[in-house]
Amino acid sequence: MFTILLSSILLSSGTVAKPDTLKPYGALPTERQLKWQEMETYCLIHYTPTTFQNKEWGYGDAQPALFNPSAFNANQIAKAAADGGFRGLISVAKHHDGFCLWPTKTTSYSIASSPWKNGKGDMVKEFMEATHRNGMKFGVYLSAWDRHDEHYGTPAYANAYRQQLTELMSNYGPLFTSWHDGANGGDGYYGGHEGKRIIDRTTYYEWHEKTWPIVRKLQPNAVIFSDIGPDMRWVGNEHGFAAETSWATFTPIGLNGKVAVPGATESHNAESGDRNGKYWIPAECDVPQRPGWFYHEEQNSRVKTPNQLFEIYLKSVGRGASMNLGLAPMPSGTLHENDVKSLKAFGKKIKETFRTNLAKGATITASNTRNADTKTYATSLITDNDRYSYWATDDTKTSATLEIKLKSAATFDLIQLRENIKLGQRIDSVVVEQWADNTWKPLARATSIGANRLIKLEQPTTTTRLRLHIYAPVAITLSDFGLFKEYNESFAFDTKELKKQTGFKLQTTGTTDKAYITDGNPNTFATVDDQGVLVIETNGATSGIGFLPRQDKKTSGIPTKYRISTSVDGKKWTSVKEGEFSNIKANPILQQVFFETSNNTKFIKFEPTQFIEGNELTIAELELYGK
Ligand code: FUL
Repeated sequence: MFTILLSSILLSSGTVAKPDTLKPYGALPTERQLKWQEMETYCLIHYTPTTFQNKEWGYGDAQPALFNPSAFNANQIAKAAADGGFRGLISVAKHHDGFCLWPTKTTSYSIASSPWKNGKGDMVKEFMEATHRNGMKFGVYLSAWDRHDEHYGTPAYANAYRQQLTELMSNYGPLFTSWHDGANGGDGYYGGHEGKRIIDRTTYYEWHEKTWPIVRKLQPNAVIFSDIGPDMRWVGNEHGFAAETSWATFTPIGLNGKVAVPGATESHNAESGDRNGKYWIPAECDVPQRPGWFYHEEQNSRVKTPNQLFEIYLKSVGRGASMNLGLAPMPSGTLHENDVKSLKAFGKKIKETFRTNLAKGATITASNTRNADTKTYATSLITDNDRYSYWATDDTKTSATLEIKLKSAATFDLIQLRENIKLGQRIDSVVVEQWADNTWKPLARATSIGANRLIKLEQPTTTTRLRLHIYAPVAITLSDFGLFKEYNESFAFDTKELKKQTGFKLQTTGTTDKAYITDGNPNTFATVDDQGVLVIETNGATSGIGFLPRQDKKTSGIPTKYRISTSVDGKKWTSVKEGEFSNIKANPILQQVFFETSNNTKFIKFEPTQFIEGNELTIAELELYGK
């Protein structure tokens, strides 16, 4: 506010302007949120004993001896992120398996009990140093759910969790974020015993009363992430997409009228936020670079390409959110070459795409400009590269038109709009027209501008003149307008694809729309009511199956645990694998399971043993892998 007043009083010409009366609108970002919003992209590293178990969620049963990377190199990982243009790195200091990557005083289930560096190492510290060395900001993720701790579910663990948070907030330099996920409570290996611990999520962690105050006190500049904020909210999916209309303001709704806490909210508008929401809680889009958050060798060919990452960038950063990309080092302790290659090419793509703003130097004429005589809010500020300087209208003008005459004809396929969010999220919508064939033609439209809005055109267009019609409930402000052309370069991985088996048969009866299981269309699914058991007659040697859950965002019939059995004759069965589809609810991707079969194995049985909800298996696609 102070800077706004100052800039309106001291003008370059030396004249004194009328005192500024432009009032901010609605909920406003805090200083720490502004700094976070400027970062736009950062990465999240999942690397714990779970990596060595080839799982997505560790069960809490891994022996610390397993954690023994042969070539851990934090710098290789941090450099790859920096080459991708990312501005921060978050270390998963403890995932759900409970293993701490720093020598905590709270438990012996940590790096101190591992053979790595003879138990003298501190991986969180190594990540922090490498992050800083590569010019990025550092943050930590501390899972509240702990599938190992014997006291999980009692106040003793909640206190230990806060002690762990205190250690992380105290000893790892300035942090830009403290990241808290909402997955907690359930099966585990608590204190060395299999069991289930259910907690009351609304009260157990005392987030507001005791836990988050630790972050505020020790790291006042760190933004706190969870599914409900308080500083940025989970976008509600793990594809990395915010809704096309995504407001930075949001009103989290707690269960039964209680204060909202992570993992316990009424269904809410996480993807879109709430227009005029009570708080400034923009979305963060978290998405793994590979299908899963942890490294799985069989996913080497499914690393997201630069174009896929660019689409995520447009649908996260380009919708006022941030992009948090999951990196998964291999057991050896470095990123696979495919991941490194894709990050680098993505970094280049972003740099080249946004290198030249084709609107720079344009003549912009507004239907109305606030304090026009003083030039305080001149339209030239829209193309000056400063995300906080802006053009504004009088208070009475809640719709306005800007005509933009480019220096010369430009070809572009991306339009960028930005508001100065220090004044709140003001703009409701924008309509863009272009001058073509001697008339104004509609080109694009957008709602919810906020910190950054990128509109991707179906195809490039060429013009010399554009017109923007802008609508808001209060005086309009616009900080930036840009025109860009997406940069493209050919890209390929050297990959070994899995051999898919064709011609296998589904023996299961009692299945609705059985054909959907093998129709290659992820958007159709079948329901298996034979107690959910799928029997497959193979067509040759088999090494594993791929199970794609339904993709319609519903969870009925999605298994969280399974058993696989094989048979030579379809009568006598041998159980060959049992396991869990961890994280399938938040991230319903293709689940691949590999197992041993003998040469004369002819039948495979897939039995779900636990569901998210319902008791009839639903399945979108089934794949069988050859040997
Ligand atoms: C989720 C976890 O359950 C996933 O394993 C992963 O860590 C993701 C970033 O957050 O809540």
